Amino acid sequence: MGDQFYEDNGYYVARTVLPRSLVRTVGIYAENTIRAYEGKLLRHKTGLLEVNEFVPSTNIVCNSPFNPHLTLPEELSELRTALCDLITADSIGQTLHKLDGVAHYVIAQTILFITAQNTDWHIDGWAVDMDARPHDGHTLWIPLEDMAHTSGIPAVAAWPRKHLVSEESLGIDPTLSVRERYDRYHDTFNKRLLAKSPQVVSAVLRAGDFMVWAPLTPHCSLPPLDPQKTRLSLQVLVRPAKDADATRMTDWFSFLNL
Ligand SMILES: O=C(O)CCC(=O)C(=O)O
Ligand SMILES: [Fe+2]
Repeated sequence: MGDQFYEDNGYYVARTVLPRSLVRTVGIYAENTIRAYEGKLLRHKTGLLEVNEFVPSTNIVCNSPFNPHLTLPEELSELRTALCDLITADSIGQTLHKLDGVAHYVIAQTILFITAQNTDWHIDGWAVDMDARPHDGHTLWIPLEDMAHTSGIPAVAAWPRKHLVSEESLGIDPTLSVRERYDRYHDTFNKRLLAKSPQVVSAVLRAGDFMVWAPLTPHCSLPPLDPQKTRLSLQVLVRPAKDADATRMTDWFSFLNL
């Protein structure tokens, strides 16, 4: 049981799943709380504990907190709880269930983005597996404020959900480091993808909506019109629970123990 559009295209736009005012409140609270925090937090880009960095001449934090659902410190426990409540909402579980029929999911990774990311074309499967392989997870991209086409939102190229382009088929040397394999994979893969002049799909997203894409679905970030604005959003990587080492949070969701 599953959703044929998602199987064929590798993405789905979920509308009005979360309460709009709650999402916006959490977004504002997250921004204010992180901005005011003077200690170190785990950051996505470096994987290190670092203090806030700001977009030049603004007070907008640009180094995204990594796995905030687990790593925000005790002083920020209210924010941690608010984020946990949001990403484990039953309505998200029900939406994913309609896509793939799975009964329980593990949340493997989260990122709190405060600014636009300007990410080049890539697939997210690497973020958990450290290689290109088929698996049945999902990326959830949850705006915490209303987004327009000018906000620097993600865009996908439609891609059959289970369509793997293997490292082997791209001639990637398996003895290289993960970082080198990742870079070489995407250098080659992206050239092939763009040579086909793909249609690029994005969506205006309001607080309460979110976008889902599969681990093998190529996507990028569209450039923001004004990089000195916030683009508050959460990215959540989930997988069917199976036998992962995880802590049960709700009927629908567990957190992978990191
Ligand atoms: O937030 C975005 O613009 C895209 C980020 C993304 O795709 C990623 O971090 O994997
Ligand atoms: Fe991504």
